[in-house]
Amino acid sequence: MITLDSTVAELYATAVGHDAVKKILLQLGLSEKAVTNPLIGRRRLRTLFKLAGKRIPASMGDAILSLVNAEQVNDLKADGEQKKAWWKEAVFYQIYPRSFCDSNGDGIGDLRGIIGRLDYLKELGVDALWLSPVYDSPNDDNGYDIRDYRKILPEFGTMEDFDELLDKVHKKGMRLIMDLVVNHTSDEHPWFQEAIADPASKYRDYYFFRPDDGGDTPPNNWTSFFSGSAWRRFPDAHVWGLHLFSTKQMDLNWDNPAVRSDVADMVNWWLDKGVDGFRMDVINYISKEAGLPDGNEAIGSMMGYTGVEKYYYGPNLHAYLHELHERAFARHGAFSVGETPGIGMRMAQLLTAQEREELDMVFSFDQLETPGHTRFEDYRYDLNYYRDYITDWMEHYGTSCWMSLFYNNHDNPRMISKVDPDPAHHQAIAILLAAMQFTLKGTPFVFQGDEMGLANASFQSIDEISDVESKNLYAELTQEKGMSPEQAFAVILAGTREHARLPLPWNSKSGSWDPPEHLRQKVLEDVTKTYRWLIGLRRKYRNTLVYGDFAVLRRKKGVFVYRRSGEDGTIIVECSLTEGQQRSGFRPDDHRLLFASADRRLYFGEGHVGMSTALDPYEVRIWMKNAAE
Ligand code: ISL
Ligand code: CA
Repeated sequence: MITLDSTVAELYATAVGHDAVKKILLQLGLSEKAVTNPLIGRRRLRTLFKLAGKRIPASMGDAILSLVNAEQVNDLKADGEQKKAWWKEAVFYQIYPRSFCDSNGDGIGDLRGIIGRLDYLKELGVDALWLSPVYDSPNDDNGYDIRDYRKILPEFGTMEDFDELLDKVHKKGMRLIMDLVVNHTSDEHPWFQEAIADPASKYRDYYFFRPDDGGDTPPNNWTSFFSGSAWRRFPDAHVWGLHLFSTKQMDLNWDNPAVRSDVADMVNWWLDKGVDGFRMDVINYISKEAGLPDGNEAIGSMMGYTGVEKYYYGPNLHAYLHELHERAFARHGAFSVGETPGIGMRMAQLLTAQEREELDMVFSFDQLETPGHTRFEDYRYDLNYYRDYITDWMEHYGTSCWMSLFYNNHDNPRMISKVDPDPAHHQAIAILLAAMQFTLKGTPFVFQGDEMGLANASFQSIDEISDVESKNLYAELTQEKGMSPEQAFAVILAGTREHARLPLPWNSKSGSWDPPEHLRQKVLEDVTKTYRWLIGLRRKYRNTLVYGDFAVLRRKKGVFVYRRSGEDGTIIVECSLTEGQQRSGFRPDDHRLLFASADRRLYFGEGHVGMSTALDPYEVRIWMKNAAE
């Protein structure tokens, strides 16, 4: 039991304490040394809170301590046997169906468009596809608001098209996972429709309703991720309903066993069809603290969302995940990757260690912003931070856990633009990121367009942006925060999810997508070529690159050199993380150079070449010594 009389070190030794403290340090832009320093470690929490002042009041400490003490397991070793699995070897590719490929010229990507690109994906070397939602939906949040879990959205095609897609994917030796969005449904889902129409309906308890006494104050202070209160008023029914996301995405009450059974049935229905697993949308939000108590205001203002500590690691999260694993995933040997915003490494271990039978992997997001920054800020991402972040996970995540490796998805601006807005460097950065993604230890998730070197788009006005998160934020900034339209648009431009959702420029000169000049995204052919090569390398030397050990050889400002070693031999990767030139000084003489990305001159080699002693901006070199040599 951790109390205000415990020390900082004692708190940091617990799983939840460790991750919560790290999260706070990240928000404040501070390094871990701020707590690992023994002088601070010996301090009592009570004293620390006194010193920290208003930013970290004692009430915040209480909120954190109750989360910390709710988790009993603080000694998980995660050092079990490292088992082989197809999903550890696979390269995944995320398809955002609306903007992947349009087959019938209506401007909306569709299932037949995906079928038409399977050869391309196969040639790229992709092993498994993750489809963002294709279910029936009113599209308030582009399909993450589901109206019918067992139906395909007509814009995307029919169930026959889906079956054909699944069949062709399998015939090509690939796999397919779907998106499971079960923290919430659309308000147009029949469950919700019945629930709101009839207080006696059995669906009433599928959601979170609170009586509306006519006052203006919602039932608690939780805020939505898409601006404003997390409560929507239903005047005819005289109730408030909870929605953590848009006003049309109503949160499901997982404490109701009937909800859990219906979800498990639906998951089994798709697994019976033959899909190979699921990516599980905000799956760590499914268990809310009983009674839905107010969130801590200090945590709310630090994180940007009030109430989050009441549900991002809720009291029954592990139990519900384990139950779903037993009822559905385990029966089919299906794969799961949970989308888990806010979860750090120690909590991720508790969610993914194989012996716990909950999830196979998670997407944790702390690598996406440099400490002290948020998505809606215009700043330059520091790859030195990525190096330190990833090294920590490589060294401490544990042999019975397995990590996902990604830089992009449909919820974020393109990483290469964040690292460096100068297009002259985009090819080098795209290749550097790919080289790390395919040679670090974990499962790569390529987001559509990564392999084309796509960068952010130059949207010129809010009218070009349709995403609900951006639109709501823009309204909040202009109407409530007193920003001018120009200032607010600058914020949106930095962080909007729309950058990642533009139709792929398969052939920008023809087809249904004929963007105005300023939204035309450039395809970098050499990036695609390099993706193919790197994915091939990962496959060829999978005993080393997938299952082998990881060790850092050199880590200093702008430099990251690491070694993977295993049954196929050793592979050394040398990265220049900045736009300045770096002295290489690195000559692994007993290794031969396999790859170098010197500025605009790609080298895919066998044998030695004279390499310059200086690394170009963002250059990456890969060296190898085969086991037999
Ligand atoms: O909004 C966030 C805090 O910045 C995110 O972490 C958010 O919680 C996360 O991106 C959730 O995303 C997923 O669920 C959403 C959907 O809009 C996204 O597209 C999906 O990836 C609601 O279903
Ligand atoms: Ca179409």
